[in-house]
Amino acid sequence: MAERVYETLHQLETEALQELDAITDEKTLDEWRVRYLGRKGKATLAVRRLKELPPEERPAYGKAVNALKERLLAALEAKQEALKAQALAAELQVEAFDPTLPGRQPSLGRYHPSNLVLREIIDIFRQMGFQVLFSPEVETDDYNFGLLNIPPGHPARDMWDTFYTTREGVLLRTHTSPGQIWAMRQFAPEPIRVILPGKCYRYEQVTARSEMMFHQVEGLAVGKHITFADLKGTVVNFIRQLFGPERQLRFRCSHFPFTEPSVEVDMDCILCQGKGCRVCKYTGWLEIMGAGMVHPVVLRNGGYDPEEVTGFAFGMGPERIAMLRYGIDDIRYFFSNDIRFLQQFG
Ligand code: 2NL
Repeated sequence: MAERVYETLHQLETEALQELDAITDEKTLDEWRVRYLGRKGKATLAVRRLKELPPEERPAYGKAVNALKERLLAALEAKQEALKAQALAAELQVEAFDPTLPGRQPSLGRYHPSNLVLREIIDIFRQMGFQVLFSPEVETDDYNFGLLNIPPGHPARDMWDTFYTTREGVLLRTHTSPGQIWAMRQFAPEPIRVILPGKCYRYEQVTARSEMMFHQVEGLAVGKHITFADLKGTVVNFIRQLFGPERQLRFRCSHFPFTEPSVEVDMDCILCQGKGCRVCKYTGWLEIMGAGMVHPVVLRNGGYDPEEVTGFAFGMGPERIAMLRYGIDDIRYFFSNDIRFLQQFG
């Protein structure tokens, strides 16, 4: 009797392990678990055959069944591990993932050459006590021209070099000067020193020397007893900080509607040290900025009394400065977004 009961138990184990051996997926494995070790599984039910044995043999049989269940459970766990390892190996083969490879370098952004130069310019003027202001790129006719002493009919108002919007009298600013009117109207009659960096727009044929969008930095100082000597001192200090203490400057007579007198500021050519080369067109000089004493009409438009205060103003293009500084020969590189160009700066 006992013999037969144990025999059955042994068969059960052999059969279970054989089946387990053949299993290759988790679903079948779970079905196997239920079939043998579940609440109504074969190994669980085997305990009930206790009744077929005489009472003195029952404890031994109970032990044997429990030992069997433990062996099946251990075999199940081993199989689960083996299946997991197999799945991982298969996945690794498909993805060819190598966890020992170094990580990918995230690509870092950098400053655009225009902004690089703008920042240098701003730093130098901040040191000299200028505050930095920003004003709108969309302006009225009045702020862009009229208040700057550029009356209707002036060549600069010709529709060929300005972007007009569909709204009457509203346009894209052609220079940062309207910001100076905003600044004066904000602070008058107090003295001011401001610089205004920003984008400007001109409706022009795009060439190596002119884009339809570009940057400008304008500066303005208004107060009592400001003279042309203050303008010269400020400009000389600025240029020598930007291009080196040995730079020579030249102030040449010029004309702007919003300044009187007006000058063009030249610096000795940094490429040929003033000897004459292709870049300075064999003159030995490079044009760096325009400047002048603020026109009394413009001071009044800004809310100041031209009998009480005077002022100087200047304007320059950071793209032109960047072209000289880095030897860039075509302004179209700045805004054509070619990463090979942009990566060379900053
Ligand atoms: C240049 C020359 C200049 C100004 C800009 C200005 C503005 C006001 C009053 C007086 Cl509200 N002046 N701005 C003055 C002289 C020159 O720019 O070559 N810019 C690229």
